[in-house]
Amino acid sequence: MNTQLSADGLWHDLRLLDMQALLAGELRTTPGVIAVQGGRITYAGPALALPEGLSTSGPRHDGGGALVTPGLVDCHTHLVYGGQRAGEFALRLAGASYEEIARAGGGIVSTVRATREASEEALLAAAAPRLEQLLADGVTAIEIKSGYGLELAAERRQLRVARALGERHGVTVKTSFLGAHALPPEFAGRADDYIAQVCDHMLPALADEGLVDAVDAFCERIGFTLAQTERVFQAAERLGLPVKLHAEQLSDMDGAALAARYGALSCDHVEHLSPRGIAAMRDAGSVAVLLPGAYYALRDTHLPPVEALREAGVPMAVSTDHNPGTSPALSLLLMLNMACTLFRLTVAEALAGVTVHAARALGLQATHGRIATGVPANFVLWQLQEPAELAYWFGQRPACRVVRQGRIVEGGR
Ligand code: DI6
Ligand code: FE
Repeated sequence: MNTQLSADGLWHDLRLLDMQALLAGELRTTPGVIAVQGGRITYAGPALALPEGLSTSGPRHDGGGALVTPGLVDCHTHLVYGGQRAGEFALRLAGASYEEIARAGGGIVSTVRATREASEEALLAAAAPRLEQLLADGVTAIEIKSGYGLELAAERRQLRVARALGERHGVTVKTSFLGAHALPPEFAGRADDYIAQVCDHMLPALADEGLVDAVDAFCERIGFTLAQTERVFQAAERLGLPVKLHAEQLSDMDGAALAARYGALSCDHVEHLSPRGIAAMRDAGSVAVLLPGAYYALRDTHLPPVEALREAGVPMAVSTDHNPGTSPALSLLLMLNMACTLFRLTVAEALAGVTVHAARALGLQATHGRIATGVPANFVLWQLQEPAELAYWFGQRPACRVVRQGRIVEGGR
């Protein structure tokens, strides 16, 4: 991180993204100011309505007319792992499918081998520069999953590194335990035994250590069955932990409907989501997390049912799904662009998808993804004329100043 300057004081000459209008599908900004005290926002709105006490106290920060949005939220990542899988990228280009590679002992399991071999220090050293890339795009809260250890000690290392990243970089980190990501080789042919291990040993131990904020699973032909997924959810429920699911990415397993029954925070990927799954998610208030990076990198052609989700009023979030296999993406703004170009989200929908809805997918809706009185100061000043530019440019890093957890960070990192 470049600086540790407090953001307390009055931020003036800003153009605030109107989040109310955004949720109604409109891109609008209003001139305004933000007051910060003790790392929290005490006022955001027109300068004329600023309560008197706030206008005189503390330092002044000149926004220079910058566009201001809430800090972005990357609500689905697998940021901590060993190695990389460029070789598989080449295999896929030569015609092998993701599922074929996985069944041949590559895929997730190859990253498991590299992660198990890595020390906590090595995992941290590998993940930190990746996190810095995401932060440079204005990310102020991020979810990080385990799932490349698939044994207690290695899963613990991943989650401890996720927590350490949050502390070192001053960024809100939510962890998800993804022990049910793939079957580790030592359990070949004994998936039910592995799930018992996940539910009865790994999850309770890691939750007891305070390392688990939510529980995730990979319900898929190359992952775990619906029945096995439900056992994981039951274990989460026993511990009072919220659930989420990698659902219907490669096929329709009816996972979303199951997750919704357990009040899932989100169902993620959802390319093959059925009308039944959509209805269940709507009723449960689960967020659909769209992951265009994985869709793109796998050269998928089966689009998620965006129009049906929109019609049903299911909130849609957008995230990087950063992982070494299917989405080596390190820019949430690029995902914003792809959500529009590939999935046909409107810019307003995509922007809501990396702010309010992404925060909700992490259970952070009260504190993140918006700029309001009382919430921790997380907002981004962008060197841009209009909000649509956030989705329009790609490969640019237009965040000029980020306020993250009440601290000013130049250039985002
Ligand atoms: N879905 C994903 O997008 C990642 N995991 C999952 O269940 C991919 C993980 C990998 O290929 O390493
Ligand atoms: Fe994922």
